[in-house]
Amino acid sequence: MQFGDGKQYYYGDPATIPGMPMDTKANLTGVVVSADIDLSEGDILRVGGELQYYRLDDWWPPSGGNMAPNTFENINNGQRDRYALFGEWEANLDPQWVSLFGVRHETVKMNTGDVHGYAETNGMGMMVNNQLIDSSNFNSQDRNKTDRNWDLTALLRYTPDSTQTYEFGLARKTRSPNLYERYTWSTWAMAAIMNNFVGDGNGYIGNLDLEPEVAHTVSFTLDWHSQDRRWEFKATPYYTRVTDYIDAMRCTDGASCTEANATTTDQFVVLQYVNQPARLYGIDLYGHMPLAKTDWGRFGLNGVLNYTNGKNLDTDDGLYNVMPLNATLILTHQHGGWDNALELVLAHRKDDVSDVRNEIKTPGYGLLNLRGSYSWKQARVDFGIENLFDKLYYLPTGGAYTGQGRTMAINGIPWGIAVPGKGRSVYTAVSFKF
Ligand SMILES: [Cu+2]
Repeated sequence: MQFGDGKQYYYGDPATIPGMPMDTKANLTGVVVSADIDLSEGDILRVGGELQYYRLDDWWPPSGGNMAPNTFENINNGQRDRYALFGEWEANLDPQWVSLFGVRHETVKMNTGDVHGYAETNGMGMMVNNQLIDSSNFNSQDRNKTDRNWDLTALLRYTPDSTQTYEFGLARKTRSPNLYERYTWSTWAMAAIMNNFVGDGNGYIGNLDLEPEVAHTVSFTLDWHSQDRRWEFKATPYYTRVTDYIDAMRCTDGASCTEANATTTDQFVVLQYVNQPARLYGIDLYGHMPLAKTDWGRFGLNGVLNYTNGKNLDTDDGLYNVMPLNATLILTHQHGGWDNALELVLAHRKDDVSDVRNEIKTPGYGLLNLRGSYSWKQARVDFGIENLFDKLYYLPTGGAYTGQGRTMAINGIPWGIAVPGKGRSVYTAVSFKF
């Protein structure tokens, strides 16, 4: 955690304890086998299997002060193995109807060994860290988990004529928790913030009782277009209900689970993973059309719009890291070897956030990008300017900026700084085809 000149390296008083080394070793071995079988004209069966063996060790060697004298075992001999079988059947019922059914069963086996902290103590006074309580509690519990997950998809595509297609989809998708969500064990804020894999700067504690999250989605796609697809309009609204969505709650029992941690709205906090029901809905729009054909080339317009709304049905809270309403409009120009574009990127302000995580709100923005390219038979040159007006904006899904200062202390750095997007950037590229 001590990389970069902007970060504090020595801790303690006097400040003589060097930064905190964190080591990880992971190993993934896997194989996928699949086959396509033509059953009859237009009937295709795809079947297969997948094996994955994943091992992970996470250990933090001692560096002094509270971080000594032993090695802190964050995840000791973690394992996450997946055994999957899947099949998909695509049937062209007639020229107008296509159906697709898929099923996948996956067994996920997870386990991890005993752990211990830097010291077999619980700290004292301001330095309470519960290392002994937390590790003993973790070591006394059964960590052997087996999930049996079913995924299903059903899709029906209707093409009444060559200018329109409609698609109806149903899907069930399951995700088992990862090793950090299930097996990180320390309620000490310093350890918990090292177990953040979502970029919001908070501390996270694993949960041995986590269940796989199961999402059921209904979607519909409308695709209208001219026969030659010179103009096209696509809309995909969808609704997803998630049982056992893996969200987080302010921790309730442990070294950092104080009254202040439970109520603050403008600080980093310590959270524990938890299953709660959630729902998402949204719409994706896409379209393009020709504008004009002139002596200087052809002009066209492309557009994309995305909207997602997520909600935790237990707490009424927003879901973390959801992109606000956003759109891209592109004016295109083609003439001879030239292929140019003027892009307008728009994002709405983000105020529907995950309050439990004190997620940062970001203002709306508009950016202009210029792109140009010229192609010869075998070569192509690309060039452009992104963020033409060098506008300062913040990434709605960029999380919290935690790159400077006393980063080992949960609130040793200021809360509430979103990560800025790139300033004006000029790029160029050359490519050749042989
Ligand atoms: Cu540390």
